[in-house]
Amino acid sequence: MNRLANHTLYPTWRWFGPQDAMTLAEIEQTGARGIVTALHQIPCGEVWSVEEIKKRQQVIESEGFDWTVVESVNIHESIKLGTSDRDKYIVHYQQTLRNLAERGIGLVCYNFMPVLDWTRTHLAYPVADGSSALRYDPVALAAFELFILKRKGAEDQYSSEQQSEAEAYFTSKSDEEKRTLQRTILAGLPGTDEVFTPAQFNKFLERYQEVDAQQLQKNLIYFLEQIIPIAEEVSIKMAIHPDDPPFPVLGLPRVVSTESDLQFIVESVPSSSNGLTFCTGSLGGRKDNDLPGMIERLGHYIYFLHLRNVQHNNDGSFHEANHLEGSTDMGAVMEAVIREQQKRGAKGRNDITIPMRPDHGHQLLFDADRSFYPGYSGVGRMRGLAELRGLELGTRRMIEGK
Ligand code: CS2
Ligand code: MN
Repeated sequence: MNRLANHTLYPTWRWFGPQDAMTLAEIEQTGARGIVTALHQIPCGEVWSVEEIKKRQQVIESEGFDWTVVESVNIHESIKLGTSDRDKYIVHYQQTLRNLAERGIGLVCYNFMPVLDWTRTHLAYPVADGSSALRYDPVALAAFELFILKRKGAEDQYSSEQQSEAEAYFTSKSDEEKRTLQRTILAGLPGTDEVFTPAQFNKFLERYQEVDAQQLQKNLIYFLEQIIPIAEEVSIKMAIHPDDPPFPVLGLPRVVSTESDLQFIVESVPSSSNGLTFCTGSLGGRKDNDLPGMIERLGHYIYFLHLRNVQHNNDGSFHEANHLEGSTDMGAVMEAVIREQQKRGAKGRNDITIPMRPDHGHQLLFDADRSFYPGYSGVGRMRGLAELRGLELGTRRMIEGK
């Protein structure tokens, strides 16, 4: 079932499958209409069979939703590293796309971050209203890599002043706090409970020693050159998700962080199947990313929106702010999105409606009663979705003069 036609920004909700702390029937009450999910049980790199896709799709559709976006078909490390077995994994990826298309699924989100998905140093940072948020503190990150992980070469990346600041931070923390920091940074992908050990993690990092940003970018383009023609053939749109945070961490290269990165990606393999997930929370982690301007210039390629906010603090850290607060002007973002939709209308494009989801949310009210994945609270995200839909309605009326 597709209820897309009744919306201009199509409200969606990330659901992690049957093990999610919320049921689909509950999600119906949030105002979301489309489901964003993945087959998290299938190991990265393996083909998603038509049967497995169909089974999940039937569960979603039996509750009146549609499976709007696949987030994510994750990319095997061999592809990011560019090792000799990458072609095998690319063939698997192509097959997964064909199988998704066979079930009528047309939008796939993915990222190209080495080893980890998003990285935070705190998962329950208390904010003023009594709720808690995710936070990234570069001093805590430095303390982790210098004194817990003891990453080879980490010292070279910090001035002696930064190193002593990190050391002071480290020594001020209890053993329990140090363990929490380690667990927070080494948590695996969203939708899994896997946590790496420092030894495993160092091994992963070492494999990237020969892969600098230029090489990683080449590996991404190599991947796209094999994937995009297939996606086009089967009418799937690929939407790359930006790095989070959008700068190098733990010595790992980053290639999906800035406007010029995004532009390079879409222009290197030109196709209507090669597009973007515009995540304001991830891109907003850099103060020099002009988000409304990026939407104005790259809007053409945006197939999926993740809306959330980030508050930059004076100490160089940032935390995830309420959706309409924080350092990103969400009103200006919304205005830019609606203007992009108007451009699409004028061009006669058939994708004026853009799926949107409130990316993360604070943990608030009764959220602690259930075990949600970090960032993926129930009430917190629902607050975000409600605020964003209200902002959308008001902004649309203002722009369209109704
Ligand atoms: C998500 C990402 O939580 C988030 O910020 O948007 O984890 C996202 O799912 C992946 O990076 C996309 O592959
Ligand atoms: Mn996102």
